[in-house]
Amino acid sequence: MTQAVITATGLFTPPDSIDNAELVASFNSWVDAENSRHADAIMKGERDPLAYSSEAFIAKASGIESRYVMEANGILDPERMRPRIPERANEALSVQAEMGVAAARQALDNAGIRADQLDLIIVACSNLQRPYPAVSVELQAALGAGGYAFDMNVACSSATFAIDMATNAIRAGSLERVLVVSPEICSAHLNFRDRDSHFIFGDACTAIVLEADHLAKDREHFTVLGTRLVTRFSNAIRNNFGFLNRLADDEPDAMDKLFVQEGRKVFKEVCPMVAALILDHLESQSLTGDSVKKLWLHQANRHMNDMIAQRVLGREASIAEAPIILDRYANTSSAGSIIAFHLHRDELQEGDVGVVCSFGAGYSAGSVILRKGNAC
Ligand code: CO8
Repeated sequence: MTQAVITATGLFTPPDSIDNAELVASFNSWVDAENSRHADAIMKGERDPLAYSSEAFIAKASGIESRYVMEANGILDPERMRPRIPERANEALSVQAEMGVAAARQALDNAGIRADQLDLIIVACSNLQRPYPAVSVELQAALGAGGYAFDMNVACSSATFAIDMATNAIRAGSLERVLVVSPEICSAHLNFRDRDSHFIFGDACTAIVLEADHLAKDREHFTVLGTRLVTRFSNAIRNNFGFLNRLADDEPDAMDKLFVQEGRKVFKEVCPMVAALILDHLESQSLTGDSVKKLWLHQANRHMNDMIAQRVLGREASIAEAPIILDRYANTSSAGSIIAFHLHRDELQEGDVGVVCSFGAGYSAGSVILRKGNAC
């Protein structure tokens, strides 16, 4: 049977970055301004003063130290607190396609193939900058790629769900080369005035090349042993932005159209769901936690990853076994587990097994079991 193999990845990291100290300083000066604006109401007890954010809390609760963003000045300006990303003319390359071109070119170069050899491009991410024309089709044109392209969204699990689709198409023989691209601009949908979540996201774009194994015999590759996906409806992570917003008669609440979550609930509900997914998936491949050399997990929260890795391996995982990139990238949604794979796959020996696993809104989770080299 034809197997699907990953032959290369690419990563675009935005040029701007914001560390916790800078982010907290901006947030706290906005808090000062708001509290003095409402000083009377606060004095009369009609309103609670807003509380400061803290670097120590962020690092302890999440493990995040810094994040890359498409534009930092607008976010750090206490009078604005959102990135400055101007609209572009229809003739210009869109922001997400531009990020995609950078990551895709790197992945294609690393794979040693040309764009015109691709059969399919999937742009898979949490937030698409427009409904149509599809960003993937724009990317296809910008790269000079062949075949066809489409966009898809399963929030943080978008990339693993796209890997599943690519794997199935390659195994079925209908496609031979697929590119999965995840341009995540999380800073555009983050409420930087929300103390509970202003620190959790960053921006990045990843690209993955999947090919039929017979095309990759002489090149380094990771065989996809299997994919497994799960979804379970939850309102605990939500974004109400959409094309129906403008139809409401009452004044829409702009803040309700940004990312919101019940972080604790997500933590409690998602960790067991993901650990069970990976363990069941391993068992279906006659593997156990002991067989796993690397867990390239979704990068939302350091403690979530520690807990999931511990359940899968049956013991505490070392940082080499479950690499962390969220300390410097924060949560880059669907790009996170792929960044971990991109930056931490070289240590694997031929025959070693690793798992890429994403999890997030929906809820959704995707597990991809990989073996370095051939299937067996
Ligand atoms: N500074 C100081 N103190 C704070 C801050 C802050 N910034 N924020 C909260 N606190 C305080 C609270 O007020 C509370 O105080 P008290 O105990 O006195 O009431 C205390 O800290 C504890 O608050 P929490 O219970 O909220 O804190 P947690 O320990 O739960 O940590 C986290 C919060 C870090 C958010 C944690 O819950 C977490 O990481 N949960 C999992 C989140 C997660 O994985 N979400 C996935 C969402 S991503 C996704 O699916 C994709 C969406 C698509 C991308 C969209 C782009 C924007």
